[in-house]
Amino acid sequence: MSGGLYSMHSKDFDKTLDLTSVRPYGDTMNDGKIQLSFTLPVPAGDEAIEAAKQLIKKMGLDNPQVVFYKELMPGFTFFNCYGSCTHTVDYSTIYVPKVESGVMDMHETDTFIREQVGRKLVIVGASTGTDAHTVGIDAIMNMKGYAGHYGLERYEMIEAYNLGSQVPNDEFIAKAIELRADALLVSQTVTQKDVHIKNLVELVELLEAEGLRDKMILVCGGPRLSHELAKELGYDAGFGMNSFADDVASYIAQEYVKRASIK
Ligand code: B12
Repeated sequence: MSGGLYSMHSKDFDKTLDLTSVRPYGDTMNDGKIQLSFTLPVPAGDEAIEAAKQLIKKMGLDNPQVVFYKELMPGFTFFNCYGSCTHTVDYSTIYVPKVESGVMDMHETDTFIREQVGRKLVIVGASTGTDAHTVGIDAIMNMKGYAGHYGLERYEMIEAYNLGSQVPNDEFIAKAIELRADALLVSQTVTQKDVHIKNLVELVELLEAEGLRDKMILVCGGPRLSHELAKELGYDAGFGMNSFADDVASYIAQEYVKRASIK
């Protein structure tokens, strides 16, 4: 076959990767292609499609295309769309704060705690506030663990208490005091209307009011949390998606020893 699209060779495509000016990759380098989906509170039809396209352009995307739309219920239309992003980011200057401790496996952490602390560390965790999601905190704490990483309950040198979900902050603190917790683990999954921020901040304020904030290592985690956000909210560390018990256990063990050596 000759001519048209079929005669194009890969040499015809842009292959230049410039890390100071990165844009999305769809089919070829620098094409900027993005897929997005959203709902507009208008009835389905040509005007709705035009509205979607105008909105996409205002988001900084060229060549807006609506590839699928469906009226979800009268007056609400859902769209799947494509467009080419006109913006770029300078990847070479990006700095993301991260938990600095080295990651040890379960046996290394147990040995570290046995040798450096000499007793079990008590870790109390929960999914707090109104949040009903338990899978995240279970992945970190349950004996069987998650994705091949044993959970904290499996660690010989960790006494782990998983309080489950929808635990109010004041009950969480009461339990932490009763169990003489060395570290608290808070899981937050729902972030609608920033409910996680309010809930996470409330816990810090309650701990401060009780004079407990500096007595415990305070860690939060969840799919939309980061170490940077956690620090901003007054936590010692934060863990996002794809984190495991190894990460948080190593951090707590090393942080505990670091603090004990400063005292
Ligand atoms: C299962 C599920 C549910 C189950 C939960 C069952 C249970 N026992 O947990 C049920 C059906 C109950 C549920 C309910 C709701 N859900 Co839901 N749910 C999900 C779903 C499908 C999977 C979540 C999950 O289990 N992930 C697997 C775990 C292992 O991943 P993870 O939580 O990210 O955890 C990892 C890391 O984040 C981290 N981590 C997590 N916590 C912690 C804590 C610490 C200390 C550390 C170190 C690390 C850590 O480590 C884990 C392992 O790597 C997600 C969509 C999705 N695919 O993610 C929606 C989702 C989370 N749910 C959502 C919503 C909106 C709800 C509801 C509000 C729906 C409703 N309107 O009723 C309710 C919640 C009501 C409430 N009061 O909380 C939204 C949240 C949107 C948002 N950002 O706010 C999602 C994203 C779906 C969506 N796309 O809209 N849900």
